[in-house]
Amino acid sequence: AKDPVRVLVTGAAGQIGYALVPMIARGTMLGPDQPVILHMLDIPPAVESLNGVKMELIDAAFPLLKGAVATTDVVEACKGVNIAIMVGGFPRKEGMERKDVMSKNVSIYKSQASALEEYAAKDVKVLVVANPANTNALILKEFAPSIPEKNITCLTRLDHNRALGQISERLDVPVSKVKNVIIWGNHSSTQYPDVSHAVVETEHGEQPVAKLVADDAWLHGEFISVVQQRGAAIIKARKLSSALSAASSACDHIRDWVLGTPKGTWVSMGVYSDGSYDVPPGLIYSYPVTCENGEWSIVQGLSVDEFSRGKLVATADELVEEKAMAYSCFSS
Ligand code: NAX
Repeated sequence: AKDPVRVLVTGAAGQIGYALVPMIARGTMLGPDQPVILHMLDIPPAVESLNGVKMELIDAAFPLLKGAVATTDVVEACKGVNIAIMVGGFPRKEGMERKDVMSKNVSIYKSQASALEEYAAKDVKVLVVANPANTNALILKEFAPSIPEKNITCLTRLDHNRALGQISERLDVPVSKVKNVIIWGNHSSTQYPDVSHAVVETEHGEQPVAKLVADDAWLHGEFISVVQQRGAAIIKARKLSSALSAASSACDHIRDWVLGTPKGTWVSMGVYSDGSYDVPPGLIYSYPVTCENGEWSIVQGLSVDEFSRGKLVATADELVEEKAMAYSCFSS
């Protein structure tokens, strides 16, 4: 039998945490033969609720779950973890300036970065979910210099999956037949959902999405804004933000990273930019990636037309600005 993998979930008493921990315990993230030990971190005001989640995990009697740690101590939470899913953070409340939210998240991510650096497994893989996800991941990278930058990522898989879902609905084909959409840039409303290279598997082989949809106005307009604004639409409908889809996409992100992407398929991940596609280096930017042997690589050589170029630049500009804002909070 395999040794258990230790998975940290921060913000585990929250909405996404509540949807995510049972998926991990059931094997959705790491596979049906991989035992896990869950480390769940939250803050003191949420401690009772956190302990309630742990009680429910015990009650669910998941065969793969070999242990569950529920704690408000960041050191205990980070000790020996192989995978860290950072869902906890400071949400933007009505009337708050972006700068104030950034400064709260800088202090949270700074201290959690240090704890991961000191106590997590040396090859820990980190996924930041909490917003602003790309910039929180960048802060974490800055304050955990001994964690390889390749091991620090942020979640844009939910946006990727939303794009697959919209194409599937529009063409009335199973979502499993649609692949190779791309989310470029920031997990925010400036993200660019791109179907230029997306295809549908049909009985006549792979067909380009653009050809099947045959409506450039929709693909360049409504499709993009629906994906960009989907989070807001969920809040309007549910009076709560996305949780089950966020949790499921976080599992997809880690599973593909650890176990690999299927041949001929790429996914979107927020990763440390190296200048690929003329994006400024040193940002956490969402790119198309393939994964093999536990490592992602950016898909190279895709054509970028003028329309797409403008969108790639706009979302990069926003990330440059967020980065400057975050750095201006470092000293305080
Ligand atoms: P909740 O407010 O339900 O849960 C957040 C939890 O984090 C709370 O239990 C809170 O006590 C805890 N927390 C706060 N500060 C903490 C700290 N310093 N250490 C540990 N835990 C801490 O929010 P939820 O709906 O679960 O969303 C969590 C985060 O995901 C938010 O930042 C949200 O904006 C972000 N999202 C990101 C998405 C993505 O695709 N990247 C999509 C979904 C979601 O909106």
